[in-house]
Amino acid sequence: MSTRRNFLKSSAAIATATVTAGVTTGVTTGSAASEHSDTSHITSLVANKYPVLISTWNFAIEANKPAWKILAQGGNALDAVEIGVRVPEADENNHSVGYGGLPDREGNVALDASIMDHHSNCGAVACLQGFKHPISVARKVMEETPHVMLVGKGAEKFALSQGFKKQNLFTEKAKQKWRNWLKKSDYVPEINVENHDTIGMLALDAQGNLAGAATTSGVAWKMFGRVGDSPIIGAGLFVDKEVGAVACTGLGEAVIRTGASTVVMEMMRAGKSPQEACEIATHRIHKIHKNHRDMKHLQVAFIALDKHGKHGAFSLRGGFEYALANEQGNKLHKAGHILTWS
Ligand code: SD4
Repeated sequence: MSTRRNFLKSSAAIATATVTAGVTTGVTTGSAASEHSDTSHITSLVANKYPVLISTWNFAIEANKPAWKILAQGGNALDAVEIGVRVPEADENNHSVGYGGLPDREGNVALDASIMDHHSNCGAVACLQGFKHPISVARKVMEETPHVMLVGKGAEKFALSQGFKKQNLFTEKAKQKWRNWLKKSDYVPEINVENHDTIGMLALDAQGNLAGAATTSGVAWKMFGRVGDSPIIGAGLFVDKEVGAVACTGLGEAVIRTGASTVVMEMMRAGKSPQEACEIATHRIHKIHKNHRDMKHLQVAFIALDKHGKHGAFSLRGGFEYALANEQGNKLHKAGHILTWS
């Protein structure tokens, strides 16, 4: 496992070069050129410190590493977020994402994922079983189909047709936890740092392009067929090149009920900072759920990045952390919150 010092050593030099390269690219070619047609952007690009990467929960430090490598070498945000979130998807010790994820109450490991780029292209899979990297299937949905989302058997058939290998994702550890749960079978969707690690990742690359990805096995012991917020664009993930990018984690039902990513996005569009926008959406969720049965254990959290590389993060309850990678390194931060766990 590489240390933070190694991370800095391997990426900082390239990152400095890349930022310079990004400025040059912005002046001369591609969509960046049309977006930055006068020279004043040169100062602002440098000041904004492209690239930037932000992801949810503490294990995101590891997920950020391969993603940052791509960004630091001048690669695109879409590749970065896909490669990054594949890390927890493959980690059997992460019980909320991909391989090793906790199952639904019937013992199915059913995965949700979505991905979105700066052209508003997006792809998603929901309730997909037997594939370790739902994010890569979601990307194929985006790139190879006329649709945005495939679910269940349809998603499975499509994944097979694209050459993805079906495998058993239900590890012994996850089985043991499920068997324990079956003894009481009480559904309490409590989401905190100990039991939840859904990853949302947002990136702004050296060319100033944004992308986002979200992937999860959803809340443990959910009903068979339940779909959370993570594969729903505008709920668990949203990217808009004119504004920024947003990802949510926490109880998907609360996020969907409030169209939470859209709220953050529209607040930023109206001029709020990413931090203010995350706080406004969290307060709205709090207000709407004050008398709701979900309130007792409710957790929701946001990360947001604007198109200039400014970030924000906030959660309903304490304990939410996010990892921010930029030229200064890859660091874990605690997000502000409204409530503490009682
Ligand atoms: C879901 N939002 O399926 C996901 C769960 C989650 O950290 O984020 N857990 O509701």
